[in-house]
Amino acid sequence: MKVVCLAGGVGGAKLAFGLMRVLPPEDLTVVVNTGDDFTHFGLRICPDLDTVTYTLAGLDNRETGWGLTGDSFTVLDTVAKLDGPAWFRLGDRDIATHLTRTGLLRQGKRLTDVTAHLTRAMGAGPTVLPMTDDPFATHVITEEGDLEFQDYFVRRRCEPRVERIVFASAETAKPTTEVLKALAAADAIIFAPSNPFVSIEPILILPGVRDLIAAKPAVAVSPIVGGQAIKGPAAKMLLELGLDVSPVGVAARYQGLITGFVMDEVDAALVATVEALGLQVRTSQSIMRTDADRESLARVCLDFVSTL
Ligand code: FO1
Repeated sequence: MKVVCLAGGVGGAKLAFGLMRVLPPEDLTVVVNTGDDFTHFGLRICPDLDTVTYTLAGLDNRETGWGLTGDSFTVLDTVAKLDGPAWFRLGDRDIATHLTRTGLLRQGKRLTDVTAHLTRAMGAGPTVLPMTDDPFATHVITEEGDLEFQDYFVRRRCEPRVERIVFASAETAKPTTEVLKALAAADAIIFAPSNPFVSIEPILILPGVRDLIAAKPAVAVSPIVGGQAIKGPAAKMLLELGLDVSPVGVAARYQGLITGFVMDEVDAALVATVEALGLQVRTSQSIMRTDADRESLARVCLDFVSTL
């Protein structure tokens, strides 16, 4: 079964890892959000692509969920001593990724080809695709004004109240041909338990993507469990945007695109409400603490989607 997994950062990477353990590498393509990408110290940084690649290659830092395991921070600590900007914690070995990527992009290579180069070099098996090669930047409009995504997420620790989310250059960004081909060839689409607003929505608004997904069996996994986000600001965003802070709010967001919804068994009382949205529902233990959890959730998704 050919599967496309739509993913953002840590939650997306963990489910992609589980899927990798179950599917042959040629059957799995992970399409990754690039709305969080930014340029820092002149380096092009693609946090979600790197989180997915490091995780698939087994190089990920299990404590933070981002960055490389065992990395050191000599460069950044020295930047701090020089009164430079040290709020975004780039590890020494992580910086090698950004140097290599930036160099290849400056030679005129597409982000898709640069990502293929990096995933091959790191030994990540499945295909990892950036959603677009075009400029695209998520901005969070907050009570403090317009913040670039990493400014909101890391520097301001998601504290300012969110009013709206906007995507700069979204009118001109196109999905790559690789993304469109993978979606067209897929037997199933899986939406990872990533933030629906800032990780999955950027992929969905690219022209042509929604129509390709709506024509396929597709399941989404809720990133909200027991009224809280597994990681990151998804619950806070739902609340501040006036939406339901529950799997129901997430499922409603994907209505018309997915046929199945996977939510944690602690939310079993909400199954009928999600079914009333016209979706089939499976409940499962969905918090991925161990490799076995990742694999087991992947199996639940694959088994479910094959019945749709
Ligand atoms: N997240 C943080 O909360 N603090 C950091 O200092 C930080 C550094 C960082 C460096 C490289 C990288 O690839 C990711 C990094 N992240 C950091 C994670 C990242 O900001 C977010 O996880 C994603 O953008 C949200 O999906």
